[in-house]
Amino acid sequence: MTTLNFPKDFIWGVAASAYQIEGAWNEDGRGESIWDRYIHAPYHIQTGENADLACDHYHRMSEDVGLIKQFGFPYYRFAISWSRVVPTGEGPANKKGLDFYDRLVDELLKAGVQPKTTLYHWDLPQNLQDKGGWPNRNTADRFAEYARFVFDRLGDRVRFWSTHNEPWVAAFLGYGTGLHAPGICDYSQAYQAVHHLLLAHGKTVQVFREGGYKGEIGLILNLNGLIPASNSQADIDATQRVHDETHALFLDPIFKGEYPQRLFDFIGTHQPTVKAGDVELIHQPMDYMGLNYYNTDIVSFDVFAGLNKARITPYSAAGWGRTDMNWGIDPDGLKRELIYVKENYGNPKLYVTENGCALPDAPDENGFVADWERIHYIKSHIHSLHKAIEAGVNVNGYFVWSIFDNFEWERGYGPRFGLIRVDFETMQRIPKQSAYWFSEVAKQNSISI
Ligand code: GCO
Repeated sequence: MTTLNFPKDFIWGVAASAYQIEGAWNEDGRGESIWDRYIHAPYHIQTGENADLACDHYHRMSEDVGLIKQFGFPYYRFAISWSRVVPTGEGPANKKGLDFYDRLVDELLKAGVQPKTTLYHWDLPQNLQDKGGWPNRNTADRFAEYARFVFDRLGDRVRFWSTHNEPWVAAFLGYGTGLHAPGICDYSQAYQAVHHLLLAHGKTVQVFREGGYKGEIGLILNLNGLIPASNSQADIDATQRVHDETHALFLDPIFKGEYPQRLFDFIGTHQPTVKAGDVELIHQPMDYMGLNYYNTDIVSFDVFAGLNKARITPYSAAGWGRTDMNWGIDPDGLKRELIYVKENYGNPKLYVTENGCALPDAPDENGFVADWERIHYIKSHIHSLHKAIEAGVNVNGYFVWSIFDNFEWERGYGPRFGLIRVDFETMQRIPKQSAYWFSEVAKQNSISI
């Protein structure tokens, strides 16, 4: 057995998002979000479930922080619900909404846990969607206002901030394929949403700097591995298009101050309107980038496959099967993505802000889940991350998705990602084997392989 040690100040943490765990969707002045509207209409969620209660974290916050403390997870990455803080997305802040996050931050710090706070994890206030949503430029300004309320209230204690989580998902699943709220199928809107999400990021970083708030602010991107299905030029070009849409479309404006022209040429009339000065705002320096990595896809050219004419199928490295999401497993893909960002974008400071897997977790009669497969998955990805450090990547932390089993968007409560099982009948939290294992990893700052 070999022990792989991590750098002294390497960060270990667990992650969750607001809509997936909080519940209390209409309490204490919280406004309706696009996910509430979407989910309350039929046939949007595979299982017909909703997130009105989710993990009931809003009412069980102290118990949940107690669990994070018990396991000694040093960092907790959570998201803030915009419509809890600004119910209609515009106008004054809702004191009770801010109070909730204020208490959460206090309880975390009292428990010795560092908060890492995400401002947007996909739950736009419905009122702003009624006015056009992310394709409407006005939304970017409203976002920066909301961010200022949060900085003002929590900025004296929170030192780690993210503007957006996975803007690709918010734009392309929300406005392109319509798989996520608000369920719109229109690639012109999707591309315009991308630009305004990035603009909102830029404006928010500006607010953060001008306000003199302390700590780090950055953006979190989901970067999948991509492999052409064959050596044919058509498959290679299809892979390039998917890569441009998922990687360059976000990384280029942020790190290089330009949008990828090759992609814009291909999508033609779907190109977004970009005003003078916008890209400069997006390009301003941020303190780190968060990278979410789960899997690698095989890409083939197919005229029947959407705007990109690119069909995606899951890839699994030798010896690995598929997860409960029907995603393949490719631990080395994490190292490749980290090295890709290092080599093409000036070796920025990185964190792996999400990684984990949904498995069909079978509980014993006490509800305990001996999830050795999840441990194997997470350990293999941490090993891959370690190889990236050895290759000179400036990666400074790793967060497991997720602390709890939770509401997995269009799939409802089927896929379970948690280190801690949630019995959705009783709301009982039951730590899995992986929670004990990851707790030890964080304590030792190492893994044994
Ligand atoms: C993500 C999401 C999570 C998902 C997870 C699994 O950022 O993609 O943050 O909300 O639940 O990725 O699909």
